[in-house]
Amino acid sequence: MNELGWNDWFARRADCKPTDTVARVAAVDRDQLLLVDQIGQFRAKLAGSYLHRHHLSHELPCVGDWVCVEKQPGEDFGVIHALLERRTSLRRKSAGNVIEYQMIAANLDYVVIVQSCHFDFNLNRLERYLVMVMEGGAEPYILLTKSDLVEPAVLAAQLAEIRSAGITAPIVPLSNITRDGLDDLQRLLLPGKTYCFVGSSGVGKSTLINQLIGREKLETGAVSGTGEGRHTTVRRELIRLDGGALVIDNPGMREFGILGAEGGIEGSYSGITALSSRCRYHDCSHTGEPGCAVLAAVDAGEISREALESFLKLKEESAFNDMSYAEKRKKDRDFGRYIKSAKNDLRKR
Ligand SMILES: Nc1nc2c(ncn2[C@@H]2O[C@H](COP(=O)(O)OP(=O)(O)OP(=O)(O)O)[C@@H](O)[C@H]2O)c(=O)[nH]1
Ligand SMILES: [Mg+2]
Ligand SMILES: [Zn+2]
Repeated sequence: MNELGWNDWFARRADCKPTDTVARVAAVDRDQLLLVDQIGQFRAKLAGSYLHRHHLSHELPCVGDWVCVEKQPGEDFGVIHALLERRTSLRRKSAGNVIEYQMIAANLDYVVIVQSCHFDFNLNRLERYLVMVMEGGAEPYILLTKSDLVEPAVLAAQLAEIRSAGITAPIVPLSNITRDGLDDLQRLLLPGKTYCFVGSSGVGKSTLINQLIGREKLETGAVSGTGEGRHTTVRRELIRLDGGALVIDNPGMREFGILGAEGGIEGSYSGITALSSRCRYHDCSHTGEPGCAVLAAVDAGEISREALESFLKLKEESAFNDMSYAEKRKKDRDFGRYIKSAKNDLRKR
């Protein structure tokens, strides 16, 4: 099972019935799941009793999950009785819902954030992805695809922009056309580890995974004149490469809310976080308090002002995202009232 990503962490927590065995979720199609174990792939359904006890979408198995499944000898269809605890995950908050998460994938070792250096590159979006990855407990890699479509200077500027924002994750620029950089990526893909590829539609995720497989397994899309994609991939799937790495392709993603992102931000801006421990006040906001070590580092040119600004902006945004829907509504209302009374005050003058 280790070749499917199984390890001691799961073994210690697995608590299947004696009649069940463990298998990993390779794909989810409506109410059927495609599972894989050491013998091969087979289809399965969730047991009725499981569906009775679990109603939230993140309580249902997603790609990458380990499950306890009952399969009669000689049959090729299973019944899932339990979901094993997730070691890591990638998830986003469901719109307007405070307790439900939309799972993207589970038990990932690495999330490969893919942006195209042609039209798609965006530092703010990259930072949001990084926060989501850190929050879920996986390690981030950054891929800049379509390097064949931009001048080397453009790529160099994007790399510099990422580094000066204080982002330390490994970055691999590559082209699926010239195959430049493909070897660098191959070196990062380890047997038995799970890699989830995320990014906007049309950046070349499926094309890349096909290259890694060595054949056209996944459907890829034609690109419009602007280089924008069209959501060619509609299904997530866990695929084992010849080298032994497990990869998950994803449909292109639109913007998402950040979840409980405080820890994630601190992680992706480890430099700024480390400095804040030297600020005079432990709850320093790094916006002008005396004895602020972060502002001192900005003045000394050790960290860029832009990095601090995006750190502060992201923190503010994540605090907003961490609020419950009701709190957000209240905040909006309070703000509306504030504006109204301020206007009245002006009129009275
Ligand atoms: N010039 C160039 N084109 C590329 C590269 N990688 C992919 N493409 C093209 O970009 C288009 C979209 O590629 P896909 O692999 O379908 O993109 P995707 O990220 O899987 O898109 P979704 O499935 O919609 O999320 C295809 O026409 C590819 O041939 C690259 O490195 N350079
Ligand atoms: Mg695709
Ligand atoms: Zn400070």
